[in-house]
Amino acid sequence: MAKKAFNIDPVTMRSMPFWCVGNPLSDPFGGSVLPKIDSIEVAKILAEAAKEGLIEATSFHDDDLVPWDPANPNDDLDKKSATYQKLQTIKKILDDAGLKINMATCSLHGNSLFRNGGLTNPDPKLRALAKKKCERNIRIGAMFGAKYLTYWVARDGFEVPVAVDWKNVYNWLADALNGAYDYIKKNKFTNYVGMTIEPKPNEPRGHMFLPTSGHAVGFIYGKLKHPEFYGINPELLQHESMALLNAVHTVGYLTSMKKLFFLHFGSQIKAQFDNDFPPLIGPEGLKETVQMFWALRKVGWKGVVEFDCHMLRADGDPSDPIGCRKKFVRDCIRALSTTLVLADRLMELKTEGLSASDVDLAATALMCKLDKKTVAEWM
Ligand code: XUL
Ligand code: MN
Repeated sequence: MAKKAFNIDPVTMRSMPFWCVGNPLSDPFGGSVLPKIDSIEVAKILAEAAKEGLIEATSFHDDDLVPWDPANPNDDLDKKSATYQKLQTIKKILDDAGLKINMATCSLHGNSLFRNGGLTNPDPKLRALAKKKCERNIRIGAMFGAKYLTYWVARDGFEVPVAVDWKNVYNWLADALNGAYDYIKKNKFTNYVGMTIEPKPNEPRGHMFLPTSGHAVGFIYGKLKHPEFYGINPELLQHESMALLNAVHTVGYLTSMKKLFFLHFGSQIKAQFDNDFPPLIGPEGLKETVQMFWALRKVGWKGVVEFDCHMLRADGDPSDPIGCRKKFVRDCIRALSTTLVLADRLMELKTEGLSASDVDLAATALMCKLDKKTVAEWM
């Protein structure tokens, strides 16, 4: 069993998803650095991390666990199928380690059938196929007791604005997300406490249909039948930083709207492609990351922090593909703990009567444990 519940404000559970650990580290300029490992191997790495008291939860795409065959969309329902048996094997490994499932999300980005979109594909047959795949993923999530069902925008986006059916595209998306709610209720899948939308401005498409948290919250209230069931899992720093937005602002807005359901966590160079660096790794974002956790504590939010990142390609060690993956998990945990310590120091910050610049310098001094005297000696 996992040693104990992690409960250092504002984090109730630390979640490490399958796809982050399994990632073989390819990029558009080169193939994989690491061999791809089977989902059972990934489950074992996660189970070991749980037993060491490093993580309490995990998450997955359907495709991270078992392959999908469009000609056999209900294979999970057949207890004799290879799909069902493998899912049960993985579930036992996770259960024995006491790992909870934070979310299940349907991969609509990997298979080239969905190259022009999944739930918003202009071809009604492909939209129907995407929906079928989502339903299978909902069933797999129910088998594992996932807390949330997540919709990441994936390839629902465009490169050519004049090729988009603007009259219908958001209705198609609403139909699919309302349909997922109906499917959960019809099947009495009580494991799901809610659904989340994960916005992203671009990549893999030139533009995505729900590029920011603000777009996604508007969509929930404007288009969905049960807005209370849906929230956001922003990916911070990465996804909002890609659009030059600020993470402290995003969590401030989402918590005030009561729509911050959980967090995807990693690091990012502003305005670049999706770096997915581990938290605190890379040249930017220390202040922003720490201040984001300070803000979450200030508003009293508590919830799951889920890593969504991969090890640096330079850190991949093909001679030790399991060992470097285990180290990656530990690095992420160390980065989160470092952030929590620094955010805790900021809790003493006083703002009254100070200029904005004074507050910012005082915050940096607190975070770095600098005393006024030392700083004055260097003036
Ligand atoms: C991609 C991303 C996804 C989602 C889950 O940028 O963040 O991995 O979190 O599909
Ligand atoms: Mn993510």
